[in-house]
Amino acid sequence: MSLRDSAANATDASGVDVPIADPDRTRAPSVASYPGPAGGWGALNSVRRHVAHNRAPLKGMRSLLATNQPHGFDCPGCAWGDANAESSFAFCENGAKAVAWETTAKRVTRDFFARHTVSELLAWDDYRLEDQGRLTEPMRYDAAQDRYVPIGWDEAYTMIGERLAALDDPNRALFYTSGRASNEAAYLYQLFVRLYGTNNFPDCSNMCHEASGVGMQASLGVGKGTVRLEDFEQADAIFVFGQNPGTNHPRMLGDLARAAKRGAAIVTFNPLKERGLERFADPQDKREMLTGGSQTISSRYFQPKMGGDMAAVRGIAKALFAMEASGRFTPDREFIESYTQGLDAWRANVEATSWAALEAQSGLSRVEMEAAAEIYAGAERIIATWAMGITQHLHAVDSVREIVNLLLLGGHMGRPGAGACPVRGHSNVQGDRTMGIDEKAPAWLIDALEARYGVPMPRRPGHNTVNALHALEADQAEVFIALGGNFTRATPDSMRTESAMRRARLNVQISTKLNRSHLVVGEEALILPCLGRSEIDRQGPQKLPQVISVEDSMSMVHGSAGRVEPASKHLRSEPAIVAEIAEATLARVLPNRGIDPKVVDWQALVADYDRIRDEIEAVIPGFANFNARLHRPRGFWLTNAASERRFVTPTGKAEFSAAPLPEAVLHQQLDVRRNDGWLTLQSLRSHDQYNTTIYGYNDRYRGVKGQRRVLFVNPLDLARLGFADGDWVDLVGLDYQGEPRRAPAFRLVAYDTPQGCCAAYYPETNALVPLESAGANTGTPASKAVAVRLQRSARIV
Ligand SMILES: Nc1nc2c(c(=O)[nH]1)N[C@H]1C(S)=C(S)[C@@H](COP(=O)(O)OP(=O)(O)OC[C@H]3O[C@@H](n4cnc5c(=O)[nH]c(N)nc54)[C@H](O)[C@@H]3O)O[C@H]1N2
Ligand SMILES: Nc1nc2c(c(=O)[nH]1)N[C@H]1C(S)=C(S)[C@@H](COP(=O)(O)OP(=O)(O)OC[C@H]3O[C@@H](n4cnc5c(=O)[nH]c(N)nc54)[C@H](O)[C@@H]3O)O[C@H]1N2
Ligand SMILES: [Mo]
Repeated sequence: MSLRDSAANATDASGVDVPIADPDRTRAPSVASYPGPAGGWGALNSVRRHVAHNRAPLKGMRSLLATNQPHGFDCPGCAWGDANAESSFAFCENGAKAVAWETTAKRVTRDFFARHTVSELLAWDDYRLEDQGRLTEPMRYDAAQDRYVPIGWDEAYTMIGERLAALDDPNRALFYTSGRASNEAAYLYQLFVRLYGTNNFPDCSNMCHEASGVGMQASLGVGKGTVRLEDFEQADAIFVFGQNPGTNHPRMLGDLARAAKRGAAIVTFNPLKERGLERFADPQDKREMLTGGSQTISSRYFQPKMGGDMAAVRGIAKALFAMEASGRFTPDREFIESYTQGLDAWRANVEATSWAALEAQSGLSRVEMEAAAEIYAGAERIIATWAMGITQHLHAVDSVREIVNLLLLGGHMGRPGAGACPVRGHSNVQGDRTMGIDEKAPAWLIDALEARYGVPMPRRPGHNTVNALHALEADQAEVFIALGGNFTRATPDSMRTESAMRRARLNVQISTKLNRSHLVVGEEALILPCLGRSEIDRQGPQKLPQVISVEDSMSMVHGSAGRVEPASKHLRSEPAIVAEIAEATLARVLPNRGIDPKVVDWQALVADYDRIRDEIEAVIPGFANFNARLHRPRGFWLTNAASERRFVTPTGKAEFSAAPLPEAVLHQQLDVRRNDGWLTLQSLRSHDQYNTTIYGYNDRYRGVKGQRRVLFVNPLDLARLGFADGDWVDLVGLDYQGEPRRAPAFRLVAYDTPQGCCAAYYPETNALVPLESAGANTGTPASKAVAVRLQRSARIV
């Protein structure tokens, strides 16, 4: 029996008759609304199944969960903060799935690659590729055989060094980062790449929270959230925009549930009724688990149309200004006077926008916006949180700034229980930016690096994710290196992206698991397998276990140490791989520029990560006494000027943004073409995936089992377009070079979402997202505003 067969037949420990994997992709899903709350026994059963499926050793799982260790283990699942002093790994279903996925007993060996050509593997889906298990040794693509063959580490480093040194311009190389990389790996990576001579740092952040950083920077002078976990204990109202914490930040539900329990209002804006935002049973709460009880999360649940949040927030503001006139709301005049600027211009814009325009764009009624305003007016301390439902739009920066405007109006900034909280994605995506993974290369950073290393660094901005693809398409880039992630699958416009990636002459992937980015290759490619965060990372002559550090959404920096033995003795750590690539490359390029390649002693840094942290301390603000402070329980908080009411904008004040509403967001543009079948699609995550990593084919809270190719559509749209629940359709997108973009075979599911809006999972829908459809000032693909039309599927009748 092949690995694949045994995977598909994995027995279901909970006794529920649903396979984790369904190899038959044409099978109809079972769809039924999920009766339970989020969390609860459903979550515990699911963990058991996934641990069994991966044959993940329970001993390893247990030791990762163990508390009272000198350094906690930072869950690679998400970037939500943790109040627990010893371990940042409070029980969380999807955190446990992430760990089971990494500590799996399955392995991809050289024999696997000998058995399968790359062309053959290209026909496998994302689930099947990663389900083969952990990568075990470095491999090189042999184009003649169309297979990956083993290569020694030193040979691989030499090859990279030679190819990079041969480029006539360092800007012809691209250096991608996914947000799992530790601060230590990220710091070394950006240092190496800048010494090499470019700021080409396409980053998962470009597809994710870029708009939060850009918008908050402009409004508040800091690009990060201003609240800490403790603030959730004090807020009177929490406004949650465009996120699905039940799946993507399950530990956040604990904080929301506690807030709801003590009477705080949770006000949700989401086109889908997400179970986690409705009801939650905390698996850590013995009473709830035994009695079958659960906590209602949202006190109000508003369902705007996709892209309608800026209008919704403006509507709330309009209602508040009206309430002010009648004495039922008072802006925080003292705060506004002393700390902000631009209120009048914003207010004039808000008042000039008609209710009709706000209703049309938001998809909410005036009454609903007024109801939200009432809650706002009655709350002394307000937090606003948001994620991809806000940031993956063309006008995302303006939406973020409108949310910040709303907070500023009541002075909900820089005091306990109040502030802005963009809820980050990858567990260290925020830290990677702090470490300098930034294609826009802020001047202070370049100055600091030059001062520390005495070498001129590039100042010209580099390519972000979308521009990296344009550069490949235009043959302006030829070497691609990825520190983690699955670039080819995570990026938009899949067909185009794949042909762009094939133009890369060398494609290097530093990875833990096999994915499509390893397969869509041109001439030369390398797979460099690395340790995961759960594994013990031993370095130096004495092979001492190392600690890495990460930063969560609340700007807490803390240490994380792996606990399980590496999946293979050939694995190297990310910092070690980066250091070796740096050495092999810089030895070949720096002497030609008259620079001593020993300007950085890479080996010494990797032998003891404390030394990397000393470098970070010397260059990056906020890291004084880094090593000493890291070893404290929970680590330390990077100060945030805005949270102390210091606004480091050019005017020294928090800036109200007076941006006009977009004239018409996508759902309005498509409305006129609705009878031709056009709808606005959002591409989102199922409960059984971590970005492009597919754990299984179920989406429990949305009631879907056994299939990912589903399209959630309003029943009235189905009727109007002549389809029925259960029909199969192809999704047809906008044209590229005269041909429509396509994603075939989706099963229609009638669902509670506003008319004109529909939803399906990413990355299956990425083929429909045009590369050109990228946010203003962010370049973030508009993954939540994709024009599609439905065509009866030829494949299934
Ligand atoms: N288990 C798990 N955890 C994860 C991830 C994962 O894939 N799996 N991914 C990680 C990463 S990198 C990230 S960035 C985060 C993502 O976390 P989320 O942002 O929660 O991820 P999505 O699944 O994209 O969900 C988008 C949510 O926004 C809503 N939405 C879509 N469009 C709009 C809109 O226009 N307005 C409003 N108000 N709502 C809208 C959708 O209905 C959905 O509930 O999660 C992180 N954590
Ligand atoms: N249509 C659409 N597209 C999207 C989104 C969307 O909502 N809709 N969301 C976007 C967002 S928010 C993000 S963040 C991106 C995600 O983009 P990425 O971060 O590039 O993608 P992931 O799926 O998280 O990467 C998974 C791979 O990472 C590798 N990996 C896992 N752990 C480690 C590790 O510890 N070290 C190393 N070196 N490698 C590791 C494994 O090989 C695995 O196959 O996708 C974006 N794309
Ligand atoms: Mo993300």
